Amino acid sequence: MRTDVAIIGAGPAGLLLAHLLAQDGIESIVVEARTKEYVAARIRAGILESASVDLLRSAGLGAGIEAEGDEHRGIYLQWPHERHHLDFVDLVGRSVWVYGQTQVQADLAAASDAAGRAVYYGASDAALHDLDSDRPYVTFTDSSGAAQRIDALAVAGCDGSFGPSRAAMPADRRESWERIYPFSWLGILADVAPSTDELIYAWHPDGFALHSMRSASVSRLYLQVPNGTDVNDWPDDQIWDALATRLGHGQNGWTLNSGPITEKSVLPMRSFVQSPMRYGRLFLAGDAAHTVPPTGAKGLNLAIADVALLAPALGALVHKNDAALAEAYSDTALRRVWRCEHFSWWMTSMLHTSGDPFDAQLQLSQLRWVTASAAGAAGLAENYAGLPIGF
Ligand code: RFL
Ligand code: PHB
Repeated sequence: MRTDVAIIGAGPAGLLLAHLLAQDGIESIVVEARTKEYVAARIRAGILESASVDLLRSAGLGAGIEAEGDEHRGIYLQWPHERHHLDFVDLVGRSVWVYGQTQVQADLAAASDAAGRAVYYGASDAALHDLDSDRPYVTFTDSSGAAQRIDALAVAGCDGSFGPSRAAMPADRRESWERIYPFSWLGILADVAPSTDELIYAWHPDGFALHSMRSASVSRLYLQVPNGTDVNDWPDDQIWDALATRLGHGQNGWTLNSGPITEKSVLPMRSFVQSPMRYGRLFLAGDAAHTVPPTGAKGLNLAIADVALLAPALGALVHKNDAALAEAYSDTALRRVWRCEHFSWWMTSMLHTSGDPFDAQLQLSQLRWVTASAAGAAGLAENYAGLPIGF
């Protein structure tokens, strides 16, 4: 097969890139390891920054957000006996939206189907070749077992943390940084109305807890747990008890509603960046180049921001053979990536307990400052609600 851009991975980065390229008259073929059903069912991020919402709307993908998204002015930060609201709209003039990655993925898949774009689901053995030439190609085995080859002008590595693109850059041409955290999140999805109008991030001596949501009738909640935790060691009642304690059930008249848990899993927490995000005609976007711990709600937004920069860069390359934006892509994207890496690490460090009493006092001091000082609150708000794409 021959196309303009071969895209590896049909997550949000890959499908949004295919969509934006098509709007600019550029053809692409997407190769995805998982089945379409598996990709559609994955439960992941839940918060969109206003810049991500603006981008999705301007790309004609805003209908679902209008119909089902929930605009939030800010978040609550709390520690035992104190809950404080940070109003991002008042602080920095921007809001965030609760709209699950599952819904974003569904909107992107629907747009892809409607346009009849080529997506090879269930592909194995994807491999990248001749990336340092101007005729790179990708090989893979399709779901029927047939060997395939895509010749392209560029390859977009949108294949997440475990795909082949990252390692397709020669080892002596890339650098990476990593931080593994000594805790994980146990996440649940429950068929119960949220007990809060906006997200609650809670510091507690037993560990961090987060109350998020997906709709008026579905709640998403998380607990800090030790690494290596087996989800089967946490019966549903124990999860609700821990959430009630950490989120402050019974304090100042607030109650946590519980309900049937429909999904539960343990997520490890990791910060990772690979640089540069480009090698020859290979461009990395989203989790293929970087991961963040979810405390800052940045993973999905970073993937969208990367693609918003990459699509015009590939457009100039394909239409005009102009490589200026393509050459600037990695440096431009990495400025925002490192800002979000820092913010995600900072939120994680402020809210997760380590067992060290000195750390606990520093965390509480930081939380008091962020909630009591206009400057502290505005710093958090500016980062959480999101900096402009290309910051
Ligand atoms: P994705 O969504 O991981 O998509 C990459 C796609 O590439 C495919 N792939 C391959 N395809 C072909 N050949 C191969 N060899 C391939 N190897 C992999 C994969 O099947 C997949 O479809 O990356 P993308 O598009 O960059 O999007 C990034 C976001 O998905 C990610 O940043 C966030 O979801 C991170 N994340 C969360 N972020 C938050 O902000 N809040 C959350 O609550 C949150 N929860 C999560 C998460 C990530 C998780 N992962 C990756 C384990 C929960 C989980 C479980
Ligand atoms: C979620 O709703 O899944 C969610 C929200 C905010 C975060 C992380 C996850 O910081």
